[in-house]
Amino acid sequence: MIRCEDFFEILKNFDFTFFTGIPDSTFKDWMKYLADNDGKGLKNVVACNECEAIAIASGYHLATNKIGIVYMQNSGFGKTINPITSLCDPEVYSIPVLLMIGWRGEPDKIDAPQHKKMGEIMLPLLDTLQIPYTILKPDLVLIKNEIKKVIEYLKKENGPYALIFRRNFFQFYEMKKKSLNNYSLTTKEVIELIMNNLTNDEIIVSTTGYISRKLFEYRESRKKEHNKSFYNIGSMGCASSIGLSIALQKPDKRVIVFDGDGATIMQMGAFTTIGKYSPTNFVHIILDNEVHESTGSQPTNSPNVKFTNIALASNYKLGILIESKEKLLESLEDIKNREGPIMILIKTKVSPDSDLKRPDKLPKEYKKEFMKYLTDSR
Ligand SMILES: Cc1ncc(C[n+]2csc(CCOP(=O)(O)OP(=O)(O)O)c2C)c(N)n1
Repeated sequence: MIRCEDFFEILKNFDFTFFTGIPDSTFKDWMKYLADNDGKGLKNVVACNECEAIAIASGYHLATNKIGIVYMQNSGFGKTINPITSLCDPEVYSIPVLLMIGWRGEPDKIDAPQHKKMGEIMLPLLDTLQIPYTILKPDLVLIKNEIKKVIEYLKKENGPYALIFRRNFFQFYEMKKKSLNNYSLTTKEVIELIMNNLTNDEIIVSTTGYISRKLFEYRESRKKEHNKSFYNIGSMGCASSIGLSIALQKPDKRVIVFDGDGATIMQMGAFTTIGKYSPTNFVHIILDNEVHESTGSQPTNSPNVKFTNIALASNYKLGILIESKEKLLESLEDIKNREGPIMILIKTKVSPDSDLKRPDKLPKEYKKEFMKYLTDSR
């Protein structure tokens, strides 16, 4: 395995000091290294989604004539296709950019089901997009030679190039900059408090990563059926839009969305659709720990964002900011007779738990049970 310090040293020698993207657990230690060393010989711009990250690296190139690096999980690679083909492509603006892609769902390796398809098609997709790539091996001499060739390519062809990373490429890196977040509630506690205070008749849509897994564990540990939950384990940022649409189709059911701050930011335009169609039965709960906890607790941009203000300005009917258990319990009572769309923003402390269970059946089996419940309870 490679030390993050050594990898950066090689990149720096080729004048790669600008990074942007969305974290991936495949290289979570590298992401921690970037967050720790931001402003100390490198710049790490935390993006809202991978599409934006390509645009940020492009702007960096336009302004400096240098080449930026965009890191992402391969699930986010799909989001970059538009700016890659219409901005960076050698036949459009011809902007060089180096992609660092974490390979989830690699064929014949065990991984979660939402990664299977992209894991299989990633290399053919790169071929289709005419993006050359290297699957990087954890060997410093090979890496040095490879990066030398890559920089020559980037300077000659002025387009994208991809480096592919498998798991266990980087050594463990201990993050020095700990999260400043001092909130009292954990995500697990919040999920329990909310679930215990619902009527058990609500439809729950939950977001990608630990939040869905924590909700799944809650239901499992209490032997509750899963058919009122849609665990949106992939398509990060889409939980609120799925919930919106269900709420519009099922006006007699309350729909509760459990979102993360990273996921909310990734698709924040959804606020405007929720505001426009304004279902009264829609409750948007954001569990805001200010980090991407599921991929190693790298910071998001949430500390600067007043989600409830944006929600109200987008036509939500109520926005509540919660930092304590007492206020949460009070608000859960208060919203019982209030009309939505409602946003409840709950500040939570970072409390990663990588031993969490994952939904153990195939996503389409859960979907079937969920749809049956929605049909039967008409
Ligand atoms: C498009 C896309 N990019 C990146 C990922 C990898 N990923 C999975 S969960 C997650 C973090 C989600 O952060 P947040 O919504 O704040 O929830 P938390 O993990 O803190 O509970 C990331 C980056 C993904 N699944 N999809």
